[in-house]
Amino acid sequence: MSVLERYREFLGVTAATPHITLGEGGTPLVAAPRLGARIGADLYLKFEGQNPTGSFKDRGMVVAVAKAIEQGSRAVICASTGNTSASAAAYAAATGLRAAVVVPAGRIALGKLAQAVMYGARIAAIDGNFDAALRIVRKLAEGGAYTLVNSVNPWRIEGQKTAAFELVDTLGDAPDILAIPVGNAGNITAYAKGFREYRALGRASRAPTLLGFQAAGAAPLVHGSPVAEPETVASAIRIGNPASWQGAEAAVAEFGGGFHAVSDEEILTAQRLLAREAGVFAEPASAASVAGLLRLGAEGRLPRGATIVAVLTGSGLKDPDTALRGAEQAVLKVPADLEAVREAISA
Ligand code: AN7
Repeated sequence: MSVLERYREFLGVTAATPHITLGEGGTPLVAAPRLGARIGADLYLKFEGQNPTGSFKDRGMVVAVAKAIEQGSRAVICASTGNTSASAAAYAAATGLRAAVVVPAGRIALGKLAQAVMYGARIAAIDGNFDAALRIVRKLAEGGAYTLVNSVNPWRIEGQKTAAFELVDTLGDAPDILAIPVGNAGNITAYAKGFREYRALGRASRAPTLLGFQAAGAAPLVHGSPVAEPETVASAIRIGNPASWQGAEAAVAEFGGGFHAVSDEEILTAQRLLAREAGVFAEPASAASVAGLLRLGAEGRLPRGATIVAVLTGSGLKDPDTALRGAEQAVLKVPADLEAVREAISA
């Protein structure tokens, strides 16, 4: 069932809201016992890479685009580190809206750019970062010709909170801990809203401790001040001045937890471990959640036996360049000869 159908009573859906869907939501919650053993936890991975455009953005975008159509909009606009642009472009294409996306030139993963191209968005690549792009699209949207579909659009948060609902509906209650990568901070804000609403209804008895992980070179919430020149291999979270800063801080203050920085090396190590020990290929930004858990686990800062959900926000297929960088030795060039192949693949 789609996000708009399954959770319609929570999403401000009216008789005038079009029922659009590309099949978003209902993503797998994958048990990861091998990785969990590393941190002494009952670990699950919420794999949002299984959404139609390969990231969690689709949950919020379907609601934002449905509401834009309900309100008579003909075009959507967003700034993006890649995934929001792919999602906006797809839902606009499916519904006949125009999509304009503004991205940092040369700094979004190849798969995401290919998506925006194929879905037919108008793409402006700027000589500047995400924060500059967001400033520009906010101004452009003020004119009224475009609906802004970044997560400053409250319908995005409404849709994204359904991931928290799914966790509770699947596990029977909220987990002890939610580990989540943080960039513009919309998603952690959305999860908090979802847990809050389910708790208020008695569908969950509690809310999880929130652990938000940022890349060390783009960790404004960890430092407590914006970062002018954010830098990280995890291009999706290369954001220096998160729009939902206050929502994220309020969520952590309410439920407990905190923000931590993980290095690019820790992120890439976690990405590889996720693939090799859980069979899940997530993009680097997503692996920040697991990188953070591995670090805190190694430092003995995670309660033993806790139920932990790591949110894997996007598919590893989005960013083949990063996956293959430095992996030349993984592919063995051999003659088309039985013995040569036997030799090459022997352990
Ligand atoms: C895979 O696409 O900001 O903290 O413009 O693509 O809600 O921003 C992407 C963010 C985590 C961070 N993981 O979520 C964009 C964009 C992935 C992401 C985040 C993003 P927020």
